[in-house]
Amino acid sequence: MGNYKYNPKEIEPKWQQCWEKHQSFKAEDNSLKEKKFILVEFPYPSGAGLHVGHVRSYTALDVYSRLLRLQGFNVLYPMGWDAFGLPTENYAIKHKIKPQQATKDNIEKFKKQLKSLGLSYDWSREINTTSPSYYKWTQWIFLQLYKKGLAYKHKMPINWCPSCKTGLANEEVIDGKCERCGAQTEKKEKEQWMLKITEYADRLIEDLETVDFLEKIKMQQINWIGRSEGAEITFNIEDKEVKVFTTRPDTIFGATYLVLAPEHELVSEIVSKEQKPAVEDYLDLARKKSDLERTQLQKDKTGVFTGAYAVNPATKEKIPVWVADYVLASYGFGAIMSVPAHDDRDFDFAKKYNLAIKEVVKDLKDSQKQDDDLDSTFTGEGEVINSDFLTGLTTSQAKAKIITWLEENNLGKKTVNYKLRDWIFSRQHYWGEPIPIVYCKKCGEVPVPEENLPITLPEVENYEPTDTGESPLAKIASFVNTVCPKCQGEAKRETDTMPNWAGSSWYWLRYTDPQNDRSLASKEKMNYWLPVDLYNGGMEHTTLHLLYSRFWNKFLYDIGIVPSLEPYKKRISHGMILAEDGRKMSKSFGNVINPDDMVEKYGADSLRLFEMFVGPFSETIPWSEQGLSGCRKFLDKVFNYFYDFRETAFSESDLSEELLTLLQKTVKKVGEDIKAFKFNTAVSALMILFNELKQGDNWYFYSLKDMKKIAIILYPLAPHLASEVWSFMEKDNKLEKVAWPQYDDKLIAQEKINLIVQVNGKLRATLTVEGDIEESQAKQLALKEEAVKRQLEGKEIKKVIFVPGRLINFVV
Ligand code: ANZ
Ligand code: ZN
Repeated sequence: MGNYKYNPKEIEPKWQQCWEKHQSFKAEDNSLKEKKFILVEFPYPSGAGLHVGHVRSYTALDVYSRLLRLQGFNVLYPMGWDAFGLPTENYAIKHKIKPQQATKDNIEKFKKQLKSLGLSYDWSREINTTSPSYYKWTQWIFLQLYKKGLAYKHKMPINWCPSCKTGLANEEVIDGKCERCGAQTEKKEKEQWMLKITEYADRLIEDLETVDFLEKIKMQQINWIGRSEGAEITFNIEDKEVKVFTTRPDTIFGATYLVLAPEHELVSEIVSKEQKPAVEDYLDLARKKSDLERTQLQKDKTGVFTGAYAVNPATKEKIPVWVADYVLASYGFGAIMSVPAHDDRDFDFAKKYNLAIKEVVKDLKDSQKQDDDLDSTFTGEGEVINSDFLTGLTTSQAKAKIITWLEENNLGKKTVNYKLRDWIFSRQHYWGEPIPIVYCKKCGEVPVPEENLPITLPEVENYEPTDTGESPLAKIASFVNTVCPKCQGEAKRETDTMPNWAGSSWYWLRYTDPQNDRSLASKEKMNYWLPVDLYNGGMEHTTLHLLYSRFWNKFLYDIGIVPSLEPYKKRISHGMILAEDGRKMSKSFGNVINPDDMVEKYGADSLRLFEMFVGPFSETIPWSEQGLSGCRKFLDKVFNYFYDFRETAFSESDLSEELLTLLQKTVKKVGEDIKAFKFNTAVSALMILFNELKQGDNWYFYSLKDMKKIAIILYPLAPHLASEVWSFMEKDNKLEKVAWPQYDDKLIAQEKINLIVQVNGKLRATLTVEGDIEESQAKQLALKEEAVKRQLEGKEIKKVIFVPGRLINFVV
């Protein structure tokens, strides 16, 4: 390049200060413009600082927001801090500082980093889940859930991390290990606060139809909720009853044995004397396995006979009762009727232990199969056989009939089962929202009156975990001891705190009215801003945060607080940025890229441009410093172009029609691509434009009016540089306030292209035609070509493939 006129270190802070001074990105609460609420998942301000992965999604939504503002929308693009959580607590314990201080330091660092990237947040709406004025409302929502019976206490075996000394939700246990620290988890009985998310299970599925989420996000949520329609059926074992859940009640005549989960309470009651030692050994073994080890399909199934028999209520035959750990205690009733002919797991088990296999469903599509062929299972739907009054019916008819029969004979009924469990809402941490409940000797469990909120965390020097598994708060007498709100007698506070998913379950609402101290946000502001128009976040949050926040929103809707049934209209997800070596960026690999270093070396606009250019937004992409350096070179070139234009006193070059058209096309493409989240192709369109504008050492310059258009379309992607070159050409209007340029449709349409004509994929002619030529017209012209005529003579055209603007192919 040789001439370094572009100096991002100088111009970037300059424009950032200018935007801040003029509050350029402040969203208006009442505006005649149409609103757009653009949301990106707010970060956990960790000690490590910002990651280049953050930069990707934040920049993408920034580019989008900047475009929308120029297109006349009133845009709310806010930022805040999801700052409760275990890493801060552990860090604070280790370094003997208060989590409050650690959080403050981390936020400062993050904020400085975000500002250095020129992200157009409305900072006047910054929120922080750990500030009492915020978590007052998190506690308030808990109280509303409590009043409606949706928050309740329950003694249950919880996943316990012996290293973090805390209870974990199922979703925080990965392969039997603690998600945070990797230690092997254990089971522990404990009274826990639970939230009844299962009451919303059906609506969380059904209402997905009303929103525009990526299809894979919808599927993941539906599978996670795991709704199964079926029946519960009662079997008798002597004088005892056992219930099973089945999705295939139509196969009941093929149920040849029963299986109880090792934890099932009946096991010890029904086991025979002879089988007792074997069963006890087996139970010992099962206790040591995780759910995952027990259910993985390919795993060898094990089990043991209890010595007891049950009666199949349909066949009236006696069938053996087994214990096996492929049946989970936590699903359905922890017991199943086994139909080995039509269920793969039951089939494997029956083969292994020589249990009876009886076919009761015929595969109508497989006429080859013999009725007595018992080498494989048929798990599909078909026609019922060998089943008394069900014989001859289809699977769905048989389901309906057997359910009616079960109900009439008091042997069972239709039910729905969910994989989704209620949400374990207790944590034994210090650094979380205190649960606003007190325990009084006389009155029992008493909710804290709303006017006493927030219940704030005591700031203390020492809050190391207790050995008893209680929260560190349990050791702080000034926090624990209180008076009962009902009788004024002695009482003790709940010392469990909320999980770190609590604050993020309603945070977008707070952005609409962040300083309100009388409600979580005013009706009026929520009515104006909600729902969120576009929400971007990680795929890994699909079944946790995204589901939890939809649940809270629905609850708040039901009690008349929020105006929309769903919180987010549209949900998209960014791909990850891997390290240059293709691995995940990680401290332990030493391959982490720090965005600060990149801003320092190349400038924020180059980093922004690179992260938009690097690949399709939703795809996982490896980092490339060479790519970043290339983007810097491109911006050098862009800067010099405008610089030279000013030097020549804005004199326009003699321009070809192609160049005039190219500008129109670029304006169109950049706007449309950003709208469609195709940032990479928007950047490449700009690069193509600048390639064409340089001939040898000479630049082609457009008219001043058109040069301004170029600055405007650069602005969303490289806002500092665009503002700087804009200031060369225009002193009165600020770039962030101008209108997005129009393009000339006619110029684009009139452009001629070369259309390729193929017969069976082979090139036979090229036509010079209008760029927007349609299929019928292209076909007509192509069929007039001699070379094409020759190839088609006497043959029948089977298919015509037309790619607009590129080719037409005749398949014969
Ligand atoms: C008899 C049967 C016959 C079944 C057949 C399937 C096919 P989903 O769809 O996941 O809900 N089941 C029930 N409770 C279980 C438990 N606690 N642990 C392991 N398996 C359990 O699965 C429901 C089916 O899984 C039920 O339907 C039951 O097996 C099994 F041809 O009952 B089925
Ligand atoms: Zn009391």
